[in-house]
Amino acid sequence: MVLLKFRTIFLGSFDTPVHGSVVSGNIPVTGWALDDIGIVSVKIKRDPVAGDPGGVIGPDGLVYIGEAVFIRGARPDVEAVYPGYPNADRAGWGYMMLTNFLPGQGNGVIRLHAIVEDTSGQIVDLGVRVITCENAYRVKPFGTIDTPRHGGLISGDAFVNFGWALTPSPKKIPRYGSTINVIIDGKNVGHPTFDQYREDIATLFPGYINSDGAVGYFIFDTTQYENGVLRSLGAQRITKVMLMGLAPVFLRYTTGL
Ligand SMILES: [Ca+2]
Repeated sequence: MVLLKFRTIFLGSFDTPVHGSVVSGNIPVTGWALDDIGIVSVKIKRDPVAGDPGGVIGPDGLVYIGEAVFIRGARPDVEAVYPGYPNADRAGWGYMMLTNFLPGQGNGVIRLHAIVEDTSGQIVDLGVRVITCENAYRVKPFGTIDTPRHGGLISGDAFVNFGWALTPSPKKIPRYGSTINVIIDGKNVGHPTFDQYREDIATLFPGYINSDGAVGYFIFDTTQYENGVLRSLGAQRITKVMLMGLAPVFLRYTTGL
């Protein structure tokens, strides 16, 4: 664990992905952070690469990827060591990164940063993790859950769970969604309605058999669940003997509020 301490009294660590690792599909970007007065955000960014349009590079010289979510109770080890810090029980942060969205459709070397900002606007970079993305030869399906948002709050009796999935040719995903299972809290609750068109996916990932129908949705009654944390995992079964995940997409949300 790399421990960093700064004049503005940030503490934190950038834990995964492991420096130098080779990755594909969805990967968890995780770590922890605490500050003397409190943290506003942890933003996952990357160094620019050749071919990046100028517009995507921010004033700090980095390209924004996404916002990490703080998860209460995820890092009791940190809380035990630093109990006096604001939000010590929610020091752990995470972002599920779909590497296929990275340059070259997720092929090449990427230098990741985790940028922490405190409530006074002080900013610190928790460090760089260099990873090699290799999606070109990947045979597993890939995709993500778009709603609910990671760490979001949901309620109501007809929540629409959206996601999308593609798989490398020559394989295809059956159009009726029969091989995609929606799993909530470890229980298989059914198949989504699949084969829906979405322009951004069709444009970004052309040439797959399901490119023009990669989106699926599943409507469920959140009031059937106790208030609290739900973990959801969309999985696709490719053959009878292989359960190939869309890589776990863990959601933490509260129902019925
Ligand atoms: Ca501070």
